[in-house]
Amino acid sequence: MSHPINRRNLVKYGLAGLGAFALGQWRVPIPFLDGPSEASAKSGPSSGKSGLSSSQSGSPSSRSGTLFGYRSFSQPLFIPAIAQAKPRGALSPAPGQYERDGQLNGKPRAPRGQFEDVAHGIAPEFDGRVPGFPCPDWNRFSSHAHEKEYRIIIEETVHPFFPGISTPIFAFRDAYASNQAGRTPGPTFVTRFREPVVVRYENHLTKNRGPINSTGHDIESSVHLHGSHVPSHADGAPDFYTLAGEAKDYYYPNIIPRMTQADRWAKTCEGAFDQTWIPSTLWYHDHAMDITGFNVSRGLAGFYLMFDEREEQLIADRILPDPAEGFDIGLALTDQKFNADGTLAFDFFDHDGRLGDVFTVNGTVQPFLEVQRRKYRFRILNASSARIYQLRLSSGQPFLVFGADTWLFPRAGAVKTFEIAPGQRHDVIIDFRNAPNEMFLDNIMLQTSGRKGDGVDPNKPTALMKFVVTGAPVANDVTITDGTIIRDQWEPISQNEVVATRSFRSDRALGAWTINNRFFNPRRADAVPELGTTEQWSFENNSGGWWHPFHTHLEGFQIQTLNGKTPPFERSFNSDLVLLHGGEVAEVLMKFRTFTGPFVFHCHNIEHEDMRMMGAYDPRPSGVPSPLDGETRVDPDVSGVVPTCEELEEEHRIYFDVVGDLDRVEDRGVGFPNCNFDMDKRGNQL
Ligand SMILES: [Cu+2]
Repeated sequence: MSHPINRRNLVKYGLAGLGAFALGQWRVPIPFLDGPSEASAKSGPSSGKSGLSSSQSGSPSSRSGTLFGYRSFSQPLFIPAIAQAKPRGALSPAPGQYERDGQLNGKPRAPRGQFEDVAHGIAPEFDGRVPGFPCPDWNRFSSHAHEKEYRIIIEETVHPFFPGISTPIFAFRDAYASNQAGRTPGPTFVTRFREPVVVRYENHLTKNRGPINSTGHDIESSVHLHGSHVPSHADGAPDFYTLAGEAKDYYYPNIIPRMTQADRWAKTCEGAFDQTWIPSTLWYHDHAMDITGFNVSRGLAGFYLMFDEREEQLIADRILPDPAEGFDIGLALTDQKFNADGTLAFDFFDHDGRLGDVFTVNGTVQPFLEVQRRKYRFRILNASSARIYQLRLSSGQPFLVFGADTWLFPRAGAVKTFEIAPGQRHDVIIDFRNAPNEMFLDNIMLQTSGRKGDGVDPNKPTALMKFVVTGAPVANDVTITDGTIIRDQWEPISQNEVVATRSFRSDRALGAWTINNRFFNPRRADAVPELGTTEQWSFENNSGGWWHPFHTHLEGFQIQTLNGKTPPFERSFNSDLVLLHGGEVAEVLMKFRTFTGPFVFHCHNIEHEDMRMMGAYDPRPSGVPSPLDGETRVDPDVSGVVPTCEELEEEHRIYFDVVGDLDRVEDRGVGFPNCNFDMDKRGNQL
């Protein structure tokens, strides 16, 4: 097979070289400290024994070591600042205020690569003036009545993973916070239920950006708010890009789903919100098609919290710790891989899943946190690409778990250890009142490949961070304990509501991944559930022992059975992600409410996602067909979606549909030539 040298292929090679090229120059891989190197990054597990993660290579537990001169647990945990909001009217131009043909119509002009050209998603579902949506009270949530505005810059910056070493990363920088450098994780959004906001993301990752864009490429982004119930245009669908040099407004109504009666949803303004699904801990991260793994591993992730009256009451009643007092802390876990010069390593040829051998919490390599003798709330997020953690405390204490993924549980429960897959969150209390003076958050899952975990070994812990416990036990500590009622309004989805069942089986094909024998196509709906109904979905992992964490956008689900068994306590309420170990099947119940699509569901091992392990679904009212027939484009005025792959090429924009397809370029018959998505698993046109 030959491949012409054209701009497209140069792009491929240029990108493929990112792990080995820096600033356009070839750099000889230099192994260091027997540690991570580009050579070891080429495929499969790193054989690295950096001393920071020695248990990962099978040697005994190590709680100390040095890398770039860094001694483990000698840096304090970085805690991201709270994102700064301004009242409506701060953004210029205002969201939706676009002139076209002499009229303000709320839609963007053709992009000109200028930041004043802001693609603005509208929310027709909420707009009382749109025929078929006659609910004036919903205008509170329309694009014309949001209450707060944020402005976030996506840019390259340098980040101090190691003291004295400036590592280039991509950051979400808060433009409304003065003198605040971009870090990873990005600023933490703190929002309130039913208070809609607009977040303007400006993508400054243009290739000619000074002083730094060490990639040498325009990098597109699409920001997904993981766990959100938002209009499709604001969901961060994989090809709803914010291209380099452009900006986009994401409209977050901060609501919960409406009740399921389709009639009431469509025809009247009645119908309550479903209190079972009030969100608490969300996170935002890049989701751009085919380069999500690259963008997220370089730092594009952060927390997004939402508080409602019930959660605020739990805090006021001193049942839950008070975030304002600093006792509610997000912990984003990532594993990183570094080149010898301190830059991040990324291997576009590694399709197993990027596995690092340096552990960070909130972008700090193995930090410490000084805590008082009291109960703390930690929102633990697995922000890694492919690493699965099994967490425990070195002191032998249990975690008090009272939330998983986006939602709080009806009641808290104590667990000694839990598994957390990429994208998942666990909301836990750690009680330090009688803790030893030093204790560690340990990972006891061994893993040497992005494909799967190797199993749990309690005798080979890797300490992710250290808690330094000081003082005497405090009086009047919060009262949450095993069994405390958290969500007082919570209901299981009833099997009786199910109107349809679907199954989604994943297979490996062409070195990539199919779901029901098809590769992901953003223009094709793989499911069109009726809006306002409930379905039973089964996710089947039929891929020879690989592990896949499955995630759904728009709506979470309730797991009925996991491989035929009742799920563990912390997975028995609401989830938006379920980890399927090799050969496993999950049966889940899921509702489809409020918004029409497209939305996606996908494997959250991000390299698998980038290798097409994703499906599109498009909830529609009864009798309304989905426009996603594999050909028709989504209305770009509403969605902000870029036109088509070919048109992008004509416009000389980079479209990374082939980053996962490099093996085809290497004549190994893998991937998707040109702009062709619709192929069967043998590569034939469907
Ligand atoms: Cu996967």
